Amino acid sequence: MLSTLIYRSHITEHVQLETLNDLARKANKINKSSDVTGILLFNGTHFFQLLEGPEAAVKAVYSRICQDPRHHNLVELLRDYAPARRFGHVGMELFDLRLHDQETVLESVLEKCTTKYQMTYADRALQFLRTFVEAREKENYFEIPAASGWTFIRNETEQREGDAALVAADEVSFAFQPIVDPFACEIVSLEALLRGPQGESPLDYFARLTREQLYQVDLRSKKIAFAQAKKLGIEGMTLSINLLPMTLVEVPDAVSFLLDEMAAQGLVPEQVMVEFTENEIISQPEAFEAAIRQLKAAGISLALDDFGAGFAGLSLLTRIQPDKIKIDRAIISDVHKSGPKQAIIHAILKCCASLEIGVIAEGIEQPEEWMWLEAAGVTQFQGFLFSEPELNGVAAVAWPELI
Ligand code: FMN
Repeated sequence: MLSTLIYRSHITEHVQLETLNDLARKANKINKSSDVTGILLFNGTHFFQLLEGPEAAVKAVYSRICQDPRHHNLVELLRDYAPARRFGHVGMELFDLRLHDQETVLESVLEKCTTKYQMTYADRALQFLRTFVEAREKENYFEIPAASGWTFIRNETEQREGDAALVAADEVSFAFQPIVDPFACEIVSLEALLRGPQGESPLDYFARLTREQLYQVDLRSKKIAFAQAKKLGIEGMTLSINLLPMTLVEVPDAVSFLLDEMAAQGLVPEQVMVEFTENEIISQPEAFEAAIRQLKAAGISLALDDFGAGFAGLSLLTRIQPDKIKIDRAIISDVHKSGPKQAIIHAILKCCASLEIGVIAEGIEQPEEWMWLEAAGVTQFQGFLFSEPELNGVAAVAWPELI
């Protein structure tokens, strides 16, 4: 199948610009032999390339290009299929934007275009090309330093131990994972993550319960979370707990139970944040909205978990404005390489800034993900890169330091 791939990248510092023609000549030969078309634009700092050809051949060329040390920060903008090549002549063409004005470059690129329809009707690939030539998206090109420039140093003194003896053998327990502000070197919050009596995930454990048991266990388990949090000492931090949205609806006096258990451990409601998952909320939005009014009235704040993974997405924010949202790991993973993920995160950040909603990025595993998100304006992070969940305790946080 004929496929199109578009990416942009940043030229590496030491590359001699005179060698680019040589690069294009060699690539031209390879592309011709593998039936690939490559349109390469260069503006002095960034490359933009459109590759067209049989899917397997485009993938093979692109995977070599990704390994090429002459550029870095590759961001894939589009991967699509087309009925015909936009640029019919197989091989490679290099357009240097420094040598001509925008209009001339655009004209000469479009002159190479060999399908009449794309010239007449809107075509995403050509729109991307035009946007690059006109430098309209430049503010979103983040220069991410190499991951090797950072070291992550665990501060063992921050480790905290709870009390395993608080939990009976047949009871649930909690693993705690920090939410951190790496630039301030600060743990801003701890999330209490439920584990079943045998250490199971909440999903596995909840699957064994009846509907009535489920909501009761979900609510009553928070007694242990609060007691453990007190042992851990969480002054100055918030504690995030997860609740099934329907627990608040189905269990009478659920909010009073939470408030009593907090008070018993010397916690204040303003210190506690309840996280809900968006796809569970939309099944009964009215009942849920009534329940969260009670939470808010008591001073407890609200976070939307796994934001972007469910079905409600941004439209949910027209009905419920939480204090925070946690962007789902599926959007976070490899964000530094993906144009679509970057565009979605920019949109989420813009929307949340207008609504004064705080944003947490969860599931951070790679330094590049963290660096890209910091550059985009995210300041709070959760993930294995910084600290893993630890049963009945808090593991040391690995803080980034420049080498
Ligand atoms: N190589 C190609 O075969 N086709 C291309 O279209 C192509 N475009 C490139 C664009 C840029 C910005 C850069 C930096 C390199 C490009 N290359 C291209 C070169 C490849 O990265 C690689 O050096 C080449 O395919 C030879 O592969 P090899 O070094 O594994 O033999």
